[in-house]
Amino acid sequence: MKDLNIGLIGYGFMGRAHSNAYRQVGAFFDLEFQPRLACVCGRNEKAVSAFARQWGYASHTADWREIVGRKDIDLIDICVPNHLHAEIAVAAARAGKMIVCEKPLARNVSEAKDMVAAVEAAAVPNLVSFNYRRVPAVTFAKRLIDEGKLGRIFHYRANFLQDWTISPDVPQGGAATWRLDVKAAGSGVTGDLLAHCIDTALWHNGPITRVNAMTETFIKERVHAETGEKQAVGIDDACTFFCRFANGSLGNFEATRYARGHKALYTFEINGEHASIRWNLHDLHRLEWFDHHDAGRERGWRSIHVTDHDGSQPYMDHWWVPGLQIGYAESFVHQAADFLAAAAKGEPCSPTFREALQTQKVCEAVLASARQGQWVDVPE
Ligand code: SOE
Repeated sequence: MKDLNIGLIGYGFMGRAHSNAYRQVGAFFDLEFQPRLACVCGRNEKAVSAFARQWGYASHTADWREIVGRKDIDLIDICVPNHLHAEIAVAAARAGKMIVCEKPLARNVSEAKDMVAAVEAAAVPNLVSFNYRRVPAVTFAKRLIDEGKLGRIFHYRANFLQDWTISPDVPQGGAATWRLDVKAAGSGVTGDLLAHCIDTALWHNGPITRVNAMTETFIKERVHAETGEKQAVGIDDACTFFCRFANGSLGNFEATRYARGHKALYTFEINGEHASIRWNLHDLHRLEWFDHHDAGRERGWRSIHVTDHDGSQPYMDHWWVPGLQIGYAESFVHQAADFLAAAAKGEPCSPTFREALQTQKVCEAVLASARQGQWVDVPE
């Protein structure tokens, strides 16, 4: 085993999810690289030092350039708001670091392209953290699609529903609510939530060629947490789009933060010639499956509990015993395991920055379509 020194930049919700993954991964997966929590970076000295203590980081700093410049750091993990992704990733690539970047890759396609160019010029291992791909049932769905079990695919539909911004008193900007500030986030639910759905859809069902979208900003002005001033809201609060995939299937996507009663409900359903599958994040171990090949009198939706240990269902043989569950946190452990295993072999790990650029292009086309009120082609 070789120690791999992690430099984490940003220590909010995602910083915790990634730190937890680095702490767990070596215990559950047999890896050549053993992550070592070397340094965490954040602007608030008191808070970042408390985080370092609590999570076991050997050092901390308030300056991301320091962490990127440190010779002993092997991997830079970017968990800061979206507007900082590009500058940090480009610097980290030039410094020859492996890079894991939180989703979405960037605020827009232009920043994302610079990031792709930088990691490819430096030939450093790179990954964008679209963690839901690595929920075992979601990975299992990909396996079934690739085996041709669904046959020709007709429909792909996905939703990501939340309700945490309905109150006009929720501010925009600042550490807790930067996702509502267009300067920091780039967009609203399109980049934050639909990007997850689009990443999984591109992986499951191939390229999206054209989109037709509508967005809405329900609350037009919010106080900015940093200035205390009421400012216009520049993000999309809700977005719905339909699209065409290159394989001829039709897509239907929706994300909103105004679906009262839903905290984080990600669902997808895929309808094929022979079978349909559906999944939802609130019951993340189950893949629902309808197979038209079943005898007519027994035909119906099955609920597959994806926990087998015989290797036919992904990831689960690394955990407890068949039938016992894991959860959201473990999707990040799987991500770390796949990334570190691929890096040890000198192989890419999906979604790479280049693959995530395609998701960014779909997001940008969606926003353009909503603005223009017409179909928009997604560039290759
Ligand atoms: C937003 O509330 C959010 O935290 C997203 O930023 C995450 O990517 C998603 O997984 C859960 O919701």
